[in-house]
Amino acid sequence: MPTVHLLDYVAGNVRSLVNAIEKVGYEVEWITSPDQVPNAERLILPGVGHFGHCLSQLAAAGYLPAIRKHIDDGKPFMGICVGLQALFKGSSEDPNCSGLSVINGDLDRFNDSNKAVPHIGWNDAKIETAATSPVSFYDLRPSSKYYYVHSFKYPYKPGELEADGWSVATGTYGGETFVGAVARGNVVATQFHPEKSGVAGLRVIKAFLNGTGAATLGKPNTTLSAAPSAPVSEGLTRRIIACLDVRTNDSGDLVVTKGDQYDVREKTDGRGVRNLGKPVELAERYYAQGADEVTFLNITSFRDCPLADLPMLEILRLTSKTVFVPLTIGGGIRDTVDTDGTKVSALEIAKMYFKSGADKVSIGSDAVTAAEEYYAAGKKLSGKTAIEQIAGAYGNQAVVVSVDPKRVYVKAPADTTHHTIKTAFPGPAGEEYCWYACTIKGGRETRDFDVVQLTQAVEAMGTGEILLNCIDKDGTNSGYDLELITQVKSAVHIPVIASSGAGRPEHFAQVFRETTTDAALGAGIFHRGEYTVTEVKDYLAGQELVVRQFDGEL
Ligand code: 1PR
Repeated sequence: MPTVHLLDYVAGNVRSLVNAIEKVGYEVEWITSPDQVPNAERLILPGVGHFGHCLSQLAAAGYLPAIRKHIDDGKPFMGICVGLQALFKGSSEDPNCSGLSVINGDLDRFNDSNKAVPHIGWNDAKIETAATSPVSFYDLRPSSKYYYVHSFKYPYKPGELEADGWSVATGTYGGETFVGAVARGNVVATQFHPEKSGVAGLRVIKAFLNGTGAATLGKPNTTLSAAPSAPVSEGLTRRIIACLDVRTNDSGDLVVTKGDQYDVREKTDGRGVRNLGKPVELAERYYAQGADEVTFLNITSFRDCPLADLPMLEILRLTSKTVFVPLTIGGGIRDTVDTDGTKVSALEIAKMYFKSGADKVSIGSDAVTAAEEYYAAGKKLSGKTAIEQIAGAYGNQAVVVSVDPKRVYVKAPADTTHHTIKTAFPGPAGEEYCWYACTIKGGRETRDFDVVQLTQAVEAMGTGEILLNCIDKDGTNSGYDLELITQVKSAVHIPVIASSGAGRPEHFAQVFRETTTDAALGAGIFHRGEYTVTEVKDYLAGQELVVRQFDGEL
């Protein structure tokens, strides 16, 4: 098998990149010190997390001159995400740190006054060209969408990079047009993650590895002009996430289950855990149907010792070999003690999950405890929480906080110190107000702590995204709790994933139209086979909501 060299400069979550490279028929060799760089014919620099963190590690280990020489010698080079950012001179994310200066310019942060930041999801890589007919750019296609996750970007100024010989592809988010990919000669770099962009992304990796990308760059693209031009909607798509609640059933097998308001036992005999299928099979099915992300929640992790919970790691390993969209894993991410008495930090647990193929970890109960402590300490960050540790090492985008709220009704806002809303769905005694109480341990324990408090605290700690469940709505098929989503969206600037209650495609359309949610998640609707992800997306497309459509075969 032909090889490609990957730079291993951080304990990064590069498993999915390795899987994508293998999928297109290449083998990875690791570079673990700068003196090995000259051995590389093709070199990939994957970037994880923070610009300053990434560049200072590369600089400290002595990699920068070796990478520059590889590029100057005209050998194939690909940068991904922060690996693209590293080509620039600098970034306002860390003004004290210099990039490779292959491109003369500085990155800055997205403006979050009118949108959620990080920019997470599927967006364009639109080839900017003066030519009237399509040109080639590493098999980027105008009908495809690519998975981005970043807070910093290089703003696109028409003609600027082109004047230095770069070909440029762009995306637009909340009115800001940014560089999505650049290429010149032997160099290509993508702000998006090709290894997480389904078939569309695998094509880009393949075009880099087999050399066709560089050979055809900027040339007329006859394949594209020959293809029928389907109307393409620009911009970030509405993200649809398939969620798999996983637990051990009574025979000891890990199964996908689904509850009604978190009760996962069969209603008929009250004993058996509902078994809706095998986790890896279902994940593959939803990927094939066009799910934009897959989330696994290990829902009884508060009982199990996660380190002994090896099947969950195996599920990730297997899934990440065939599913090329972001994978999130939740359950049991907290400081813990292993069966032999050794202490294991949340960061170490997260690291095992990342190494097995997860792109994000989701924290539930531990986030609530950490947030309560944050307020008790007078809104001071301790630096020791799981969120801060994991976000520090892997970047904010790698940390999701999963919230399990329950409604608490009150007659008037003055009856509680919590953040209330006036609800259109009054309580059992006609109460017109409610607040949302956070729960832990899968809803088994309710805290005197509300969702606004929680989400604002975890945002301050560096969480990248909120997964907003709702116990009252879970499994009801009656639609999302729009009031809850609206309250949380107005409390934070990070993206929010609406969850719980989806029963029909109309519910997805409704949550996107009536709230500013960034993504919508479904579980039972898909597991019970009532609708496929494709049917939901087709419905949304019919409602003129932009979704990522099927990308064909590699
Ligand atoms: O607290 O960090 O160990 O994480 C445990 C995780 O497990 C949390 O993310 C928590 O939400 C989840 N969890 C715990 N118990 C249950 C349960 O159902 N008994 N599942 C549970 C939460 C919520 C979604 C669900 C949506 C959509 N499930 O995953 O899929 O509600 O369902 P629907 O579309 O069918 O309505 P920790």
